[in-house]
Parts: sequence; structure tokens; C-alpha cells
Amino acid sequence: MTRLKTDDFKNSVANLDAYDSELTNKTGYSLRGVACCAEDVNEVEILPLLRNISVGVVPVTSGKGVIGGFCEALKTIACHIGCRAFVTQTSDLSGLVEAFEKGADIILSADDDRFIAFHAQSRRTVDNATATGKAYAVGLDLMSGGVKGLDVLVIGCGPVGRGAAEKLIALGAQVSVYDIENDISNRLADDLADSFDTKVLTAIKLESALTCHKLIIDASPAQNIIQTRHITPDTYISVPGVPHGLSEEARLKNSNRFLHDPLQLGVATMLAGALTIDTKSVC
Ligand code: PYL
Repeated sequence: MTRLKTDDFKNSVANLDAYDSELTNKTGYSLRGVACCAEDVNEVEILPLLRNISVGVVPVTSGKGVIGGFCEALKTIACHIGCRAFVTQTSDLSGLVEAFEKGADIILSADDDRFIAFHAQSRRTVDNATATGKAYAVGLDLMSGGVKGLDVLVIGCGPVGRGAAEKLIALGAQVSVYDIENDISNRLADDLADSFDTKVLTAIKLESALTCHKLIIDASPAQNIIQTRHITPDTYISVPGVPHGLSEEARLKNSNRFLHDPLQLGVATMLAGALTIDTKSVC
């Protein structure tokens, strides 16, 4: 998992209203709306629950330590989708105790390996990687007008790529998976085929896979793997990976059919997922 740097998210999270209007232009939904679609919950019904939720964000100093502004960014995103949120004054276990003492319903916290939301009452836990993959699959579905019955390429077969592939299969897409390590893509394809009783293809060569797919999830940290020659007027690219894999020219050519952010969609989907609700989807 790529470790974020403050500059990766500082400006984007500081302008969530601008971010929301761009996301709405591309998908028809706001950040909260896409998160609700990703979690198959009804946005109208979840709003009062979100407004009644207190999110405690706990800094973690283990390993490579805290990332400047990271916890504040999580708090900003949580507030933007309607929650009350605070960052604890203390970190690690002390921060966890502080969050509970201050009445947090959901804890958000990340070390170097995991980023988790967990609901204090239901004990429901949501992992950022899975939530992010799910959110970007739904974002591609909404942005492109629907992936049902269409070929979608997932680049990167780690936890984010897996989360995206699972949601794409649920949305009715024909999924092909690619990883620089072919045995990893083969293993994911076999797992998904078994779990969902469906056919999942593996792409051996990225160049040919990019040439014959118009719907792409880039869940890899590789840079400049998607070039202008891969972009057509019908190409839609949804990029949960950090950094994104498009060359600058490709990003400009694909700009209004390109979805990417460093934290927002994953965090909003984690919170929507951590709420134990059973309303039906309207997306
Ligand atoms: C959650 C992000 C998404 C991409 N990479 C993941 C990452 O950077 N993980 C490390 C997060 C460390 C946070 C630090 C703090 O500020 O509490 N422990």
C-alpha cells in the first residue's frame, strides 16, 4: 500500500465543495451519494443516521508515524458527508480510550498497514482498501452509464483491486484482472470465479489489455502505465490507486471521464458501510 504524503490530499480535501460538484458532474451523485450507492444504502434514509453519528479519529504513531494533516483530513471528510467528528488529542491506545470517553460511535484509525472504521456498538469493521475498491467500481458504473454486460479491466490485484472486482461482478460486468505478478492475477481470478460462480478473465499483457478495454479500474500504484494511445472517446477510467497511472497527456485527454481522489471516496464509503442499517438501495 502506498503511504500518502500530506501534499497528496491537503488541497483536494480542503475544497470538498468543488470536489463534490466535479464528482456530481461526472457521476450524477455527490460524495455521500456515491458512498451510499457503493454500500447499497438509501441516502435519504441514512442522512439522519449520519447526522446522529460521532466519529472519533485516532492518530497512530507506530511504524512510520503520523502523516501531517491526515487525521484532520478524515475529520473534514466525515463532517462533509454529515457526521459530527473530532480528532483525539492523544494517539494510539490513549486516543482510543479518549474517543470512547468522548462518545465516539465510529472510530477511524490507520497504521502503516491497515485503515479501519469500526462501529463501537455493532462492532462492525470496514477496511479502507475494500471500501475504496467498491466505491471506485460504483463510480465507474455511474460515470460510464453502466457496466452491466460490459468488459471491465481491473489493474492491480491487491485488496483495492479485489474490492473493485467483487463490486463489478455484483454490478454484472465481465471482469478481467491484471497484475504485474501473473500468479497474483490468476489467484484472484480463481478466487472470484469460485466465490461468485462466474467467469473472470486474466490479462497477461497490459498493453493489449489496455488496447481492448474501454472501462478501466486502475488499482495499482504504477505511474504512466496509461498513455494517450489507450484513450478513446468511449474510455472511462476510475483510479483508486495512489498515485494514478495516467500520463499527464492521457489525464488531460480523459479528464471528464476520469475519477480519482486520494482519500474521499474510500473514507465516505467506510462510514456509510460502518453504519448498521438495512435500508434498500435507490441507485
Ligand atoms: C490510508 C491511505 C490510503 C493510501 N495509503 C494509505 C496510507 O497512507 N496509510 C498509512 C496511514 C498512516 C496514518 C498515520 C496517522 O497519521 O495516524 N498512522
